[in-house]
Amino acid sequence: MPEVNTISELRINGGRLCRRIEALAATGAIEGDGVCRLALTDEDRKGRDLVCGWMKQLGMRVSVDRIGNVVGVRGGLEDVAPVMTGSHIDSVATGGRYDGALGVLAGLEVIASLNDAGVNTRRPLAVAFFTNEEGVRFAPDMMGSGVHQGALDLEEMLASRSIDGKILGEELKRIGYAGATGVNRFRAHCFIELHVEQGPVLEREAIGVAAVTGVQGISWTEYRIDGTANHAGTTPMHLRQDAGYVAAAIAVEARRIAIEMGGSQVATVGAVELVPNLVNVIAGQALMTVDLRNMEEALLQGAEQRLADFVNQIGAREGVEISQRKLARFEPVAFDDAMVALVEEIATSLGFSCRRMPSGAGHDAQMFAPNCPTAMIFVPSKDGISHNVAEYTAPQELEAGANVLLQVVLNKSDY
Ligand code: HGY
Ligand code: MN
Ligand code: MN
Repeated sequence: MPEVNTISELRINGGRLCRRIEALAATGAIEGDGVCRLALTDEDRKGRDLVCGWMKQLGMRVSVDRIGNVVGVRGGLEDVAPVMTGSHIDSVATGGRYDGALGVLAGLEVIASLNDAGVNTRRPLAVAFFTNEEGVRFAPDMMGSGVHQGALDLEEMLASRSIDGKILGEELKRIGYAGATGVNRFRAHCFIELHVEQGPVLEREAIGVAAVTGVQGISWTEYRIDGTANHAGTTPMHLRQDAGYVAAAIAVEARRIAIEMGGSQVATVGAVELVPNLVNVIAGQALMTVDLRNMEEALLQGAEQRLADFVNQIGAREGVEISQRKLARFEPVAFDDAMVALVEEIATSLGFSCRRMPSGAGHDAQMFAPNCPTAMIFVPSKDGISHNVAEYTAPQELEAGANVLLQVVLNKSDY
């Protein structure tokens, strides 16, 4: 066991971390250096198998729970609540190689570095990857961590149907990750997640690390608009029940509301399907999603209400039937101030510039915040790009984030 004062000089092995990031990125690799590892697909399974193998090589005890979350534990000197870190390895279809993967692999790098240094901690250390953080194949997002920490119901999630018509519980069995470990039991001493910022702030301000203060509220709604398919040439404008037009109008209104509200309000129409989607047929049906977010719950509710009022009005005006389904709804989350301050203090003591900021994206950490002291560490995203194969964070920035993670874990684990 090294002298205590050398532990603060302990550093991760940046080259090993980057090599693992590259190796994981080879699973589900797509053109442009990106990844497509949609939750519970074969690509996700390949990534899962690779990371589980690394956990076992590091001597961790690996368990899989009933929603497919994987937790690796490095034993401590005492059998007490662990210090936990982790993130996700599933991706969106046009994903980057750092979103989620960095948090999981930096967690493993912390374990490897402590193993190399022969450091034993009083508290056990846990590194996890959670099922379906992205929520794009199966909704909602942060599904696995939500079930893990009791925010979402296991049976309801196991029964959820994907956009390609599969049942989540069956997909878990198909890829061999329908685990036996119960859910909503595991309580960490604290939770800390490293993630790329996925936005422009750190790069724009030339700041190396963010101590993340919380996560904004998320509201996902799917609208199904049923009009009347008809001939594009023979149907007078006043006789149309045009689902395509109504979908477009809802998209325009969602954006108008967000711009008019300003502040942190954002609105996104990411998915639109028209039926029959043909040049000379007035769309008889449209299926679309609206993603609304705001740092403040009351404002998010206000945006939801304004859009709902508009949907009712335009449905009546255009003579179409509009049904809707809530795909995700999470209130804003504030992280633990002492943990946030610890991230800030450690980042600064390591010589990195640091600022506090909230997260515009959802993260697994937000599911831990109600149950234990929780915070996040951000490192910059080049050009603020994410959910895009061009997502990039430089090796020295990855290494900086992982070293902050190492010291936060050490600090909280009573080495
Ligand atoms: O949607 C999100 O914010 C996250 O990427 N799941
Ligand atoms: Mn993520
Ligand atoms: Mn993401």
